Amino acid sequence: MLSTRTTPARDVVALDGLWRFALDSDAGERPWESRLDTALEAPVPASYNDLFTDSRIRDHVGVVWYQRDVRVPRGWSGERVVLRFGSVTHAAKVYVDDTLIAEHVGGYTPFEADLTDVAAPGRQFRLTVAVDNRLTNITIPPGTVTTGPDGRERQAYFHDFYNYAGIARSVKLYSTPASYIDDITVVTRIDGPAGLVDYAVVTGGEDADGIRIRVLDESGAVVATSGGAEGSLRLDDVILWQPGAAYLYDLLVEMIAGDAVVDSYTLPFGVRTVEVRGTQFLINGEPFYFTGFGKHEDTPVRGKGHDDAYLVHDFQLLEWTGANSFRTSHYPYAEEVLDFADRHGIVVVDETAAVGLNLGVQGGLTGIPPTPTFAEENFGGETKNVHAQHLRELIARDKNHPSVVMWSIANEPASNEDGAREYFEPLVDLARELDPTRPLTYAAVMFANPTNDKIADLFDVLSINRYYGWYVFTGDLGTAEGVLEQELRGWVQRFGKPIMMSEYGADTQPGLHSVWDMPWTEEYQTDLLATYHRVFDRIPEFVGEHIWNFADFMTGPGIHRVDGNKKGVFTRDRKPKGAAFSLRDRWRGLDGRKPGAHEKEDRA
Ligand code: GCB
Repeated sequence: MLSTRTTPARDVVALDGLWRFALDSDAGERPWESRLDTALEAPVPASYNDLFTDSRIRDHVGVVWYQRDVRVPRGWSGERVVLRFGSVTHAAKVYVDDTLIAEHVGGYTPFEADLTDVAAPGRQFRLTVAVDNRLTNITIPPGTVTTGPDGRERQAYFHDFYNYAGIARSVKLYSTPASYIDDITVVTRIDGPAGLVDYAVVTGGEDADGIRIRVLDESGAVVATSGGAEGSLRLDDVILWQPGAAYLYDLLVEMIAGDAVVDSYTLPFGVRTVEVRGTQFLINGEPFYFTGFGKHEDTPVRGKGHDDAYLVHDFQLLEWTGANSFRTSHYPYAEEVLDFADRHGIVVVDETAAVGLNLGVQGGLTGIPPTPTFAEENFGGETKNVHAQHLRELIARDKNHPSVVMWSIANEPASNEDGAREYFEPLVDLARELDPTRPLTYAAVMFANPTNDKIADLFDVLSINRYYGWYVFTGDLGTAEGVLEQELRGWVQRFGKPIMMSEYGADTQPGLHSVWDMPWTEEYQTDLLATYHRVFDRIPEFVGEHIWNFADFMTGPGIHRVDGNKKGVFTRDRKPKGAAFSLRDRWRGLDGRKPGAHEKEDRA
């Protein structure tokens, strides 16, 4: 799915700003049929939960309504008119005046509606969106809704971040010609000093006479041309897209009828390869070692609403710490984030929203749930179908980003339980079919270990989440170090694949200090990370370290959470805790060694 761009043949109008807003219970019978009778307004893009002082809104379970008036530009007559939502969390029904024109389930991927027949240029219409935040056993991520003794619905979920909801990403109205470029796929290879670019273009509407392709370098010079809906281009003396040294070409696609250009679209792309070979992760044929974080889309007041100021600042802090990468834990992030990563050479592990497919996490330290996680009544075939659809939407959206080097299919699923293989094998097959070019991973939960895990052999990279020294062996970094090393070596031994740490960390209260190993202090976070780093540096098959988390973030209420999860290396308002400085030393090589630089003989 192409992102929205203005081109000589296309216009875009952003529908961001303040929309009328109401809870379902306050909105009347058929709210889309008239002007929403409400005094509330909610900004788009933003989650609605933290905007208002009314706890009925913050804790609301079910549908809320957003509405605004929209006018299709007069100049768009004869054009195809499309409405595009970056994300509506978690399900949407979209009405133009009295007509339902689109429905979508899945809170972190975009969807579109063709308005050509219902919204004439120059005319104003009422755009109403029903937003449903309910998570069930057949949504991704999953959850459960129960009714309390007071008759009020309550939402429970199996993930450790607040269930922010609303219209958290931009809404756009755009035009295309009646015949249009519908999709483009780019796959790149390297052939000595040249880059090879395989492209495929899908069109919609009437067939055109032809497709014209040009590749422009960053100076705007045409460096290769081709024609036809599918083909391959050769870029002599290519400048590669590299971690820390981004270089983007433009693929200019034109749809031709006679002598006229009917539609045009410019897709930025980078030339790079990704490969897992033996126990190495290679980018452009060179071993790559991931340094960075699991992140969240999470800021005060806007919740998961995309914000360009935080985007720029967060990437500044990534660079400041020397991070070269991050994981989009635990859902696909706004497209603006990936575009930015493409332009700035930051590497991304792109994760689905499949977080919490694990009833064992509720089952206490044994990891054995009261009923099996993958039983039909829990997360069975229907959940898997929704997960598959989500995977299709994610890959369709993000397949052309050079920054995305790996798909993470799930976070902490019950991969130790019976049924895990039956659940995941078809999803792995699907992901490989949709994108044969990128390695696959999933982040392994603590209950899954080298002996009982049932799915790791299906994947390319072992990503391990561990909290030794925090949830287990709390305050005992000596024991944590030994147990961690033994376990990581166990994974390598059984599966013989590259291994990275996808989560490790400690909740930390800024300003709390101690001369002893005291959990929650800034020193303890620093020491815990250093303990893990010593272990990583002893394991030659190690390919990366992603700390949990980049910044403190909001969670649901819980006795283990104080105003959210405090494992951030930065506070929620992005102030560094003590650990940020030692990380900076390690990741920028200021402590005298580069992470991942194992002795040669270790690898032999
Ligand atoms: C995990 C989860 C992450 C949590 C983290 C924690 O294993 O993947 O979502 O926030 O632990 O801090 O407990």
